[in-house]
Amino acid sequence: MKILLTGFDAFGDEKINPASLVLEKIPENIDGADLYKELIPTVFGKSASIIEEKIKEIRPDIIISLGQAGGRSHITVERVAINIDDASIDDNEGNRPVDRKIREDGEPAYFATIPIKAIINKLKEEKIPAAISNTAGTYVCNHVMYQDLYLASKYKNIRAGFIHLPFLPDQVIDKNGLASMDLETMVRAVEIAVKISIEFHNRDDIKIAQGRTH
Ligand code: PCA
Repeated sequence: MKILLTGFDAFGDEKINPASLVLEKIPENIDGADLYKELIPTVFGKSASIIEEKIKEIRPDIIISLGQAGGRSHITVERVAINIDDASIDDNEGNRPVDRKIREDGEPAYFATIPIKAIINKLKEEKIPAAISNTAGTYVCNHVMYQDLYLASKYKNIRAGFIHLPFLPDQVIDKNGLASMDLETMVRAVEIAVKISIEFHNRDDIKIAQGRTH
C-alpha cells in the first residue's frame, strides 16, 4: 500500500510548522505501507498542483494532509472540506482570495474518507488529546483537504483526509494561554492515524458519537 503524506511549510507570523516537522520525523514505512512525504507550500493552487502531480506519479491508496491549527489544544481530524477559499491573511505568495470556489465542477463539500471516528477512538485509547473537527476553516488547509478529496474522487479507491496539529511548545513561549503539544506525541498520533487508515482501507468507519451541540 502507498500513502501520500503532505505537510505545509510555515506561514503567517510563524517560523515553523508542526506539520513539516512531523513529516520529517515519521517513519517511511508503517505496517508494510510505503510513505511518500511531500512538503507543500502554504499557497492556494500551487499546493494542490503538487499533490495532483504526486497522485499521478505515485498512485497512492491513501492521502493524508497535515497542517497547523494554532490555538487548538487537540489533534483534530477534519470531517469535511468546503468548496470555498476565503482568506483573512495572505498565503506565502501574497494571495488572498475571497469567496472563490475551489473547483467550479466540484461538490459543495466533501467528507473525509479516512476513518475519522476509528482514528479518534484509538488516539484517545492511547491517551493522546484528539477530537473530530467539523470545520477546517476557509484558508489553505481547507483548500488542500478539498482538493485531496476532489482529486481522490477522480481515481478509484483512494481514501483521503486531513489532520490539524496544535502549536509546538516552542511556538507558544510568548503566547500565554495558548495550548501546545510536543512533537513526539504528534508524530505518534499521525503514525496511529496512518495505521488505522490502512486497517480500515476497505472497511466502513466505526459508529461512535463524537458530535457537538455547537
Ligand atoms: N495551516 C493553515 C494553512 C497551512 C497550515 O499549516 C490552515 O489551517 O489553513
